[in-house]
This record gives sequence, C-alpha cells and structure tokens, in this order.
Amino acid sequence: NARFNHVKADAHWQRVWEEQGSFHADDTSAKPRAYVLEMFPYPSGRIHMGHVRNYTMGDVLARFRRMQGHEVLHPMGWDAFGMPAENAAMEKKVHPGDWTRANIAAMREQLKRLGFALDWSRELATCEPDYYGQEQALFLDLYAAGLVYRKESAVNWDPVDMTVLANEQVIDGRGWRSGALVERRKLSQWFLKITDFAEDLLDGLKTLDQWPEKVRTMQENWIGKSQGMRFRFALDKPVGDIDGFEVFTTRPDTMFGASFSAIAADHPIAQALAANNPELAAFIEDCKRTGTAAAEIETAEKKGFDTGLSVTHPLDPTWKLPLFVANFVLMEYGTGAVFGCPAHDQRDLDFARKYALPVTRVVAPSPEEADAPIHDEAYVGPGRIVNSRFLDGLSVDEAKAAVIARGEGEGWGTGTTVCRLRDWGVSRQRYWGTPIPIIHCEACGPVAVPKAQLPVVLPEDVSFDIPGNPLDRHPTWKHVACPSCNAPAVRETDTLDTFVDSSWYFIRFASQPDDQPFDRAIAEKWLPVGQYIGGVEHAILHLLYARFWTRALERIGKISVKEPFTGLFTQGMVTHQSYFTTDPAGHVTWYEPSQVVIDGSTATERDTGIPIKIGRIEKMSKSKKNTVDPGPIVDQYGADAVRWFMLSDSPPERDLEWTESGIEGCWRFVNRLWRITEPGEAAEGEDKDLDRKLHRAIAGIAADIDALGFNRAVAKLHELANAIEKASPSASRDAAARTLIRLVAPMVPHLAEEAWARLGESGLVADAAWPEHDPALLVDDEVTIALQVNGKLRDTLVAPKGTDRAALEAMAMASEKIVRSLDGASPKKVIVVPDRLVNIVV
Ligand code: ANZ
Ligand code: ZN
Repeated sequence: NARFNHVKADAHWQRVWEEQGSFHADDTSAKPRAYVLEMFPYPSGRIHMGHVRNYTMGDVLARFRRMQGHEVLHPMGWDAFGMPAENAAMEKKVHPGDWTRANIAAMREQLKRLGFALDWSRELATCEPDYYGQEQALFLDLYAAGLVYRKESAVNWDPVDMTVLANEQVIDGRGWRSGALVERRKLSQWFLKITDFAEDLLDGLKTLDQWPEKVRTMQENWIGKSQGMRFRFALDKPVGDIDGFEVFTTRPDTMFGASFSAIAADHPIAQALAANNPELAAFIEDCKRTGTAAAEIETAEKKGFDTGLSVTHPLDPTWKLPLFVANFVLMEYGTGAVFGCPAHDQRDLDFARKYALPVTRVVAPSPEEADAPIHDEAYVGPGRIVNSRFLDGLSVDEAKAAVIARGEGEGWGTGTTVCRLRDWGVSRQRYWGTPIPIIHCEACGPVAVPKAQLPVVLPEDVSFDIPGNPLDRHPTWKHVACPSCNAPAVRETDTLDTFVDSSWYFIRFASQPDDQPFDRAIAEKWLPVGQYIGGVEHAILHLLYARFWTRALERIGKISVKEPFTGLFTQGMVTHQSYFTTDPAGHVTWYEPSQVVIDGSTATERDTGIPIKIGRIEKMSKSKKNTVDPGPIVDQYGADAVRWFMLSDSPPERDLEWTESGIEGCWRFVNRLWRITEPGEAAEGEDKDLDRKLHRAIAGIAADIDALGFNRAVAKLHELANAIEKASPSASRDAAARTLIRLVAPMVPHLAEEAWARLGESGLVADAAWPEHDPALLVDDEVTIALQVNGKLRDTLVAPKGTDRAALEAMAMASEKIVRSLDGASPKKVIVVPDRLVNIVV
C-alpha cells in the first residue's frame, strides 16, 4: 500500500473515463464553454517528448476548466497528409495511406496511455475523405467567391527526379534526393487571395492581447506593410517603346544618396534588352538559379549586369544614375525596380562595393557625423538628413513627407503602402494531399467539380517506383467528362498544401456533420478556441493561414468568427544532453542516451566501455540521437510521473531538460502524494496555520493554471505537500489531504482518482468541483471587529485585515446576535470603520 501501483491504476482509470464518456463535449450543454486545443500532431510514427509536453499542458487546463464547471471541448486528431508518407512509400515500399494509418493507430495508443482528457469521439484525420471532401467543398465555395485563382508561378524543379520540390527540399540549391542543381520553372498553380485580407489580418493582431507579443510581431513582419513611395525614372534612351519605369521605395528620404537603379531579371525592360544581348540573357538565366525564398536572397551574393543605360534623378534633371539588372530585386515585390542607396541599405552597399559605385551618407545620427564614412555596414538608424539640398536638417519622417509632397506636386511620384505578404500558392505536385476539386476542359477551361460529386477521392492504386506525381501518371483517375459540356477532360492532379488542412480542423472539431463541413450554429457555440497551445515554429504560417481561412469563411457568410484563437501559448522545447565520439578524421558519431553509462562527468558506451564525450544540451532530435522515447518511460514510471515532469522545473515557455534523475524525483513525489492522502483514523482539532496554507494554495494554484504558469502551480503543490506532511494530526490536516487530491487532479489524474476512491469519495475526481478558497484565510493578519447597534456592543467577529466596508457590513448583518438585537428594525444608517467596528443605527 505504500507504493502507488501506476500500472494498475493507469489502465483502470483510463478505461473508466472511456466507458463513462467523461470527456465527451456536449454541444447542447448550458454550462459556460471552454475550447482548449493543442496543435494536432503529424503522424510520423511515434509520440515524442515535445508532444507529451504540449498535450500535458493543454490537458491540465482542460481538466481544470472542467472542475471549474465549464463544458470543455478538448479534441485530438491527425495532420495526416504530407511528404514523409510519400518518402516512406519510396523507401519502404509501403502505401502512404497504410503507413499513415498504422502510425495513427500506434500514436493514438500512446496518447491514451498518458491519460489525456480528450474527446476521442471527435477524432479526425485529414487524410480521410470525410475530412478532405469537406475541405474540397470549402475550397469550391472560396473559388465561387473569387478568393481562389490560377496563375503562372515559379517552382523549384529537380531535373533528375523530374519533380517539383518544396523549398525545404532544396538544400544549397540542390535537390535533397538527387543532388541535382535545382531550376526555376513556371507552372500554372492555384492561389488563395490572402493579400485581400492583409490589412484586416494586421488590424486583428491588435485585438489578440492573449497572444505572445513575439508571435504578433512575427506575423506583423511577415505581412510586412510598409509606407513608401512609387515614382518614375525616365530612361535616357527608350527600350522598344518603353521610355521609363516605376520604382518602389520605403526610403524616399534617401533620394540624394542614390547611386544606381536596378530592375529584376524578369522585368519587362530586362527581358526586352536580353532579346538581342546574349550576355544579359545568360545573366538572367543565372539569376533563375537563386531560390525564391527571401532568406536565400538575403544571403546570396549580390550580382548585377550593367545595361549601359541610365535614368534621370527626378529631383535633379542633370543627375544620371546607371541602370543594372540585379539578382536581389524581385519582380513579385513593389514594382520590380529600385533605386539603390548604398549608405543606408545593406544589399545596396554590398552591391556598390562590388561594382565600385559611390556611397554617400545622407542620414547622420548627430551633426558631427554628417560626413562619417560608411564602412562594411549600412547605417539604418535614425537621425537627420545631410548632404541632401532642400532636405538637410529634416528628420527621416519629415524628409519622407517632403519628398512625397514634391513628387505628388510635380506629378512624378505618389505616396503608397505595400505589403510583403504574397498570395498563398496552394498547389503541390504530390500524391498524398487533398485533390484540388477542379476539372480542366479544353473548351470550358477550369471547371469546379459539382458538389454532388465530392469527395474527389485519391486513387489507392498508385506506384512510387518512378519519380514525379503518381496522380499525373495514373492510367485512369484523371480522365473524366467535363461537368459542363461532357467532353473528355482531365482532373487537376495537384493537391492542396497541407497547411490548408490545418487551417480549419479546429472548426471541424467543433462540429462534424456528414453532409457539410460544419454546422454553423454548433461551431459558433464553441469557437473561437479559448486557448491554443503549440510550438513557436508555427507562429507564422499555420497561424496566419488559419486566421485567413477563418476570415475568408466569414466573408462568404459561413461563420461569424474572424479570429479563430483568442488565446495562444507557445511552449518551449524538450532538450537532452547529447553524446558523441569523433574519429581521427573528425567524423562524429552520435549515441543514444540508452547506449551511454554516465559516471559523474565521464561517460562510456554501455556495451564496449569506450569513452564517450558529453555534448551540449539541445533540442531532442533524431540527428543528434538525443531523443528519449516516452513509451518505455511511461511503462516504468507511470503516466502521472511523466506528466508531472513535463510541468515541473521550467516555465512552460522555456526549454525543459529531460533527465533521468528528474523523472525519478517525479516518481518519488507521486508516491509521496499517495502516502499523504492515505486515509487514517479521523483526527480532531483545528490547525489554523495549515488552513491558511491550504487556502492560499487553492487560490494560488487556480491563478497559476489560469495563467498557464504550471511550474509555479507545481511549486505550490510541493510546498503544500510538505506542510501537510509536517503537520500534526488534526481535522485541518485531514481536510487538507483530502483537498490536495482535487488540487493535483489536473496534473496527476490517475493517482488522484485512485486516492479519491480510496477515501470513499463518490464519483470521479475528474468530475469533482475545484475546491473553493475562503478569502478570509488568504490574509495573515486578522482583526476583531466590534459589532454595535446604536453604539452598544452586541457581538464581535474576526475578519481579515483590510476587509472592505461592504463585506464588513454584510458580515455584521449576518450575525445572529445582531439580527436578534435589531429585532426587525431596519437600519437608518450603518457606520463602518474598517478593521475596527460596524455600528448600526436604527
Ligand atoms: C531605396 C532605399 C534606400 C531603400 C534605403 C531602402 C533603404 P521593405 O522595407 O522590406 O518593404 N525594394 C523595393 N522593391 C524591391 C524589389 N522588388 N526587390 C528587392 N528590393 C526591393 O523594403 C523596401 C525597400 O526594398 C525599398 O526601399 C527598396 O529599397 C527595396 F536607404 O529604396 B529602398
Ligand atoms: Zn467543357
């Protein structure tokens, strides 16, 4: 009895919860609702410690809200489409569907063994037609509303594998599998009009006061709204019939620091010039090899081609600037053309140094630095304008306004805003994704698949023996009749970006009818998600796409929610020491923690005894082999010890280091809780000090869980457990031990149920109410208050120091002796002197 039998208890209570449907969310409940959601996992094969941490946090909150009397929706599902399944198909010759579903089954069992309070009746997997078919319906609704369109766009093309690569599959400009140099190709692809919502997505960020500041800033930067100016450069000689072009700048204040102008490789002027300039044509080809990602453009070497042409500076007709075609100017942004100011822009500076162009400072932090030379770093800080004629002495903002006013007055430029955000390209040339429900007809063009024909189901009989998209080469799947003219036509063989799948799963969790994506009324009862918890790696794309998709549905009248997640929390990572050896050639071999025996500060290989080096403490990852599989740990220590570990020590937003000694400590604490809550002979007598500690813990822990400060709650539980252990037998101690069970129930639910049952309490602790604290016990100092009627002392009461007038008056009125001496008379006036007396005048 001294030890908590986690093997028996875990299995038992998990079965009881399941049988009783304890965590089913009731759509029709009249209770206040709480929607607690953790980012659903990709079914990669096994649950990892990062998942365990994420889901434990959400679970504590979900269980706590239930105890507080909320109807809680806490669902789980699978983000089941994506490339790893196709890779597995290629490497292991297993069908992506079989691989994915087997992984889901294994991971579901692992999650169940952790005892999460999930409503499994709402489980969904995005790879099943009942999910993605509804997604196709939503896609068609957005298409009908003009929020989806098709456009030519560049992709990364692997010429050896003959396949399109995602940005993350391009490593140092080469295909990750083939090693071939990746090319840029243009393909017709589908886009969602997220840019239509750019302003609204920005405005919405201001309302998200329960999101980390950091995440809001990241989204803001990603949308990248900038104030600027567009103006025209006149060419000294026309190119064909083009005699000038527009540039976009966010720094019109630096106009007098200009030393060149540059256009993108696919700018019409560059294209026209290349027609009879093979050298330029070759340069343009070369530019295509730099990837499309912004990060790549930042780091790539800045290269240009001098066209020999020049443009006229709009503020001085005698001033000519050379015109380059440059690899760092993008056609997709602004106007695809810039003026370069090397002193105040790093890319321009790198470029100017390479091509020996002038560098003139026009912004100085102080008057003394007006002519301070610029070395390797452009000056991007604040200051006043220098070397700039009529702008000299103005601040940056004043100078911007002055140049815009001049340009608008003289008709060569206008002030504007632009966003860096691009429309969302959702086409993927992949098999394992949601088929895009479009049919291409030669006569009719792209035609929506009629809703009655949804879902467009993926064919099962596909092969991955040769590279490319299996949907494209499937013998029959794509050949269909045109829905509008009945002529032979072909299906779209692209599938949707998996970020589309995760853009609305939280709505489908709230309501999942068979015949439509969701029932509006029911979905709106649950949404928005009150608390969303996940990794910061999703801070930009997933959250932005989900916010967009929800707004798009709102715009077309499907739902009246705009912000899907009111509260967001991004948790830290689980880390572990890493272990390695290096051979004489410097080659590193990593060792799994289970292969290593540690003794003090030295480590050896378990089997061979060879010395091993102890590496850094870093994020658990397969490549460093420093992962710890939760499965065997749960077997050994039980779900509660693992959950407790996940909540202890580190603040939840920080990294948490997994250690063997740490989990052992947790296991010991779970056993201590088991002993503390052991029923005994009922004791008598008050222990005011313990009462006070208990009530402070109740209030403090509730506040901590509310604020997701799990480690603080854990610390308070440790303190309380200590206090109970030290206390002599008393009624207070019995009550505290009993209450402790409810306080730990969200964190260590199996132990709590077992202890609750052992005490003979009825029902489940999962269904019990969160204990109420007595505010009077939260303050140390108590004072005795005199209760008077017409100035005569009739009673006294003990109240916490600082109790307010209204509360004192209420307490006085509740005194039996006062009621008796009032004898039905109604008070004319009540005088309250806080901490002293209440005098009732009749
Ligand atoms: C002149 C200048 C001077 C600029 C200076 C910056 C600093 P953000 O703020 O990120 O939006 N730019 C404009 N269009 C571009 C394109 N298609 N490809 C590459 N660069 C482009 O960046 C706006 C700035 O990026 C613009 O302001 C322009 O350079 C450049 F001291 O104009 B700037
Ligand atoms: Zn047709």
